Amino acid sequence: MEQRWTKDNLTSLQSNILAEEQKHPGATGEFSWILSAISLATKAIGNKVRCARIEDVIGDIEETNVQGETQQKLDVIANELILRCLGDRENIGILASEENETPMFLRKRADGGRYAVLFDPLDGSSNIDVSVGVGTIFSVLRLPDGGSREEAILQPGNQQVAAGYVLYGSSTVLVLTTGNGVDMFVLDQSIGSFVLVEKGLKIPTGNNAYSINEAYTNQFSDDIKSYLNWAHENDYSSRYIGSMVADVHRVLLKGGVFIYPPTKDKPEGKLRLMYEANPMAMIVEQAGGKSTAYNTPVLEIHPKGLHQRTSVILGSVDQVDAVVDFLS
Ligand code: P6P
Repeated sequence: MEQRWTKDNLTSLQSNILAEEQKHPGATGEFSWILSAISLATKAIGNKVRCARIEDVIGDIEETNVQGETQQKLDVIANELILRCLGDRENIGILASEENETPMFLRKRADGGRYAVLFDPLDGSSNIDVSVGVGTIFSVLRLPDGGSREEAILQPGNQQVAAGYVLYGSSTVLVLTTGNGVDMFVLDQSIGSFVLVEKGLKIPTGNNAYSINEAYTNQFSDDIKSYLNWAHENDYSSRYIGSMVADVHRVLLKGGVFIYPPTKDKPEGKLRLMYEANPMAMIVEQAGGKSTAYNTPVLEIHPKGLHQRTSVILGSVDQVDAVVDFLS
């Protein structure tokens, strides 16, 4: 683990991204332009989440999103904040959100729209009313020259050029990868900046802990049930928050494995490939971990649709392999 942030080397998100870009002669500063918009939007979302009980933003709006899920007020607010902050970045051609059935086609590649940003504006939002950590997840793709604009974003996760999340928890933490390892920032409210706290983060091994919703055990396949029985007999601990960003963040920092397997109700899995599984898989693998969708590496899945769902097994290599060993 490289340099930790200390008081005498205050490094902000922007300066860290610019320093990273210096390492790539061809870099054009485009990332910092996109990531600064994400930084601005997530600071604003964090403020709204922290005021949830004070301002009238908790609860649902009696409408459902494309997923058929009841939209929380903060889902809509978070979505609008991101669309507003990213929408005027002239190097973004397409924005795609969990909350919107179809992508927003902002500008053609020929007009400078070279990137797509896909995001879940507020994942786990049903937990907001009980003050459990929720998060924003984002994925950045470079748009191809040719092809239809509808298909332009249907790229496998190994094509992502950046991925990250912001966890609105006891602190507001931004975890980011641009393909050269994983860096972690914490929002210092006193200066309003995300400051670097960990560079080159590596996911630990040796932590026998799994994260799965065991309420669905009767819906799991026999091989997942066999893994769970084995884990119970081998002194594993279990932690499950029910908010993907919080569960994955704990696995990233402490090690272990996060599992959302196929169930009878959702045989393809529940989590969304393009803006949940893919960005989380890139982060975990960039931190030296592993991710698979049952028996296919998450990052190799060729998406057929923006809101496609997948199963997910991701975390420390030793812990993912312990699950995979049981898969038929
Ligand atoms: P379940 C939140 O609704 C979410 O999309 C993820 O954040 C979380 O990991 C998962 O669903 C929890 O699902 O079925 O265990 O409630």
